[in-house]
Amino acid sequence: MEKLEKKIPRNLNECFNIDDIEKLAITKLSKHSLAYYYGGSGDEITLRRNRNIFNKIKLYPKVLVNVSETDTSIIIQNRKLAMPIFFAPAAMHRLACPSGEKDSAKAAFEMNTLYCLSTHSSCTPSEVAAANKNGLRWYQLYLNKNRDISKKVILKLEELGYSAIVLTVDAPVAGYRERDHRARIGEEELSDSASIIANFGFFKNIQDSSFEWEIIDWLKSITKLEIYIKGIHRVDDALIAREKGVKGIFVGNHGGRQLDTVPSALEMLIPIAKACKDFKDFDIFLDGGIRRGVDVFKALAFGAKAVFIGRPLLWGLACGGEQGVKRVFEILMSEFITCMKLCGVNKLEEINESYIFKEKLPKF
Ligand code: FNR
Ligand code: LAC
Repeated sequence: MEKLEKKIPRNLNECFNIDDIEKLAITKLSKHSLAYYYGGSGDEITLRRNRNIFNKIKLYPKVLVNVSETDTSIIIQNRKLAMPIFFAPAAMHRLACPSGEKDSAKAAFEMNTLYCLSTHSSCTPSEVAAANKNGLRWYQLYLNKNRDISKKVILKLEELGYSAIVLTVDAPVAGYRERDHRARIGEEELSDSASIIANFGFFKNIQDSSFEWEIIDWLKSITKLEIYIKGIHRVDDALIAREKGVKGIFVGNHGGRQLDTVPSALEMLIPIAKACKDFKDFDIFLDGGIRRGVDVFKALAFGAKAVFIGRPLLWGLACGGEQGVKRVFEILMSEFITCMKLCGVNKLEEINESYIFKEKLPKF
């Protein structure tokens, strides 16, 4: 049945879903970059689980609802954004294309969605701010052992119009990622491999792995920017985060790159969203495994306010810089709108667990 087989797309016009874009990106990236972007930790059980869980959840649509006008807009920090699909912080976009974060930040502005820049970016926060114009942009923070350096960075970010700090807490050390080692077997260090090695060097030598919850007080003492915590797995930690007065949390496992065999992002979201459902003004985001519009819908149905995507935007960058990233968001957006309409939903606020089928098959 060769006619029915999916071919590797030759260009963006032949990409109709994120899987196509991933396939095309694999043909474009160097083996070191691909290993770094693609990889998870250990046996990549969590990496696969993040993705597979979405396929197990069944949607349960309502019919005969007027869905002629679907609104996907969402308000974050008093800004109206086009969709609840945002840019997760990911290191070193220049491994994917020469303009790196400048291209992805421009795409985020053009798509009117939220951009989160990584501490390990390959373009400076100033370059990114210029490319992102008056878009909504956040900064993901890995804390330096020398807190004065982090403080300087944060003060500069305020000047540059970044409006929140996202403190990543699931990476006091880098996860055990074998693909990066395997990609380097028997080779001299190449330039892209060297920047990846430098990245791991930061984890080992520069990043502070000693701080605890008091870090939130410190951050609040030096900045008025809103603070989010990224990498919350457990209900008890979610509750402490709320107690500490952060604006919200990212529930996720760093895209399966840190501790292998933890639950998928969606599995962790369910109890956390339940425990936090009465907290007004406490945002819960999900990141990890989103590859389809139906995945976005399912995350929102289980209580996420919005989702962040990591690898898909890197695949887009590798396939076509800014245009490639836009294509990723156009595809996800269009799939998401179709899903909303077919579920009988017009607004994000209407998405809830009643659109998830929960019955078990009776025993025959
Ligand atoms: C990441 N992620 C990440 N997170 C973070 O807080 N700081 C960072 O610098 C990075 N860097 C990074 C690099 C690469 C190559 C990847 C793939 C991921 C994690 C990222 O923000 C997000 O949590 C995951 O990517 C979400 O999973 P998906 O969407 O890739 O399945
Ligand atoms: C990573 C880091 C940089 O996942 O967060 O590679």
